[in-house]
Amino acid sequence: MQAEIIDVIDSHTGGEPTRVIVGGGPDLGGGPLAERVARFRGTFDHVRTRVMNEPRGSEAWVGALLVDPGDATCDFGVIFFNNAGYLGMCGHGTMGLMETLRHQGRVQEGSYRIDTPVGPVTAVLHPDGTSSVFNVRSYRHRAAVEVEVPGLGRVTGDIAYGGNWFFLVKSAPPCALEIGSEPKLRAAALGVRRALEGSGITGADGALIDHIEFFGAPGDASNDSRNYVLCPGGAYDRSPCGTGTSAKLACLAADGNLAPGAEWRQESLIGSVFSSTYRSAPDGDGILPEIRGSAHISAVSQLVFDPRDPFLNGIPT
Ligand code: PYC
Repeated sequence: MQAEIIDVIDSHTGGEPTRVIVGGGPDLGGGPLAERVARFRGTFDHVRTRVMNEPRGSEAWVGALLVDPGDATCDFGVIFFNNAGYLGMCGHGTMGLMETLRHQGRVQEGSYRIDTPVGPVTAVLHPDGTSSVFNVRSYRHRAAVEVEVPGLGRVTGDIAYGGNWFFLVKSAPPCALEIGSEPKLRAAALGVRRALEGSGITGADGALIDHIEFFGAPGDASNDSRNYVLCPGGAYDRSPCGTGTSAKLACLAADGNLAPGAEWRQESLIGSVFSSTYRSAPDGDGILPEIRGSAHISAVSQLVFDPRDPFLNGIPT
């Protein structure tokens, strides 16, 4: 039997990798992207695990399937996923997607509408090589929620939406936000996530809170904050996390701690930075964030799937 091939273009945004499937991906048909995600999950989930899991991927990766948009006002559509499942939106991944499309000669400087399962976003490629993502409406759902976490005690945080669901821990982090402390931060964040789930604490409409954020002082004084972001599959976001920064802006706005139009510079665990700002949503319900950063192409490859390969569909996680 012949090996199957999937064409991918890899990039990283502030150190966080994105792998865009540009050929050989599943045909999900037409219709709203939320329906196409259900088709992806139901019929083609093995494609996700093939591309994301070891030995071809790793838990750090976010994958993106480029599709035709469901919304006629959009130029492109995208479905993001990782080693654990599917994402509503992905900020660093949208920057990676735009750099991929630029590499392919399909876009140039300017503004593009991108359809996602949680609604259209706008991506702008700037002359200096950076890109902005004008994200979906983001909002704080609940403030100062307390949860008892084994080993950590009582932890307080806000629940906010930025295209994915986040618990933004307000209590002091368990240790300094430094790369050397990543295993300790990961264990603590996993504990918070388990405790939230165990206590039945969710986002709106019972949505699972699958991203946890700790905050601390920035390493570079020209930034406002450093974060540690636990992603659904257990990896930390090497970038400051576009949807996580959107959730952070929503909380800052709700507390009156950042005015519309003011800049917030969010630094990641490894020191990469997103510059961000927001406008109030038209109905005053939440905010419309802009997140700006830069992505770089790292590989243009063909993934090969030999039917005799025992790990054809990736190592199960
Ligand atoms: O940048 O929005 C983001 C993101 C979500 C998960 C990993 N990165």
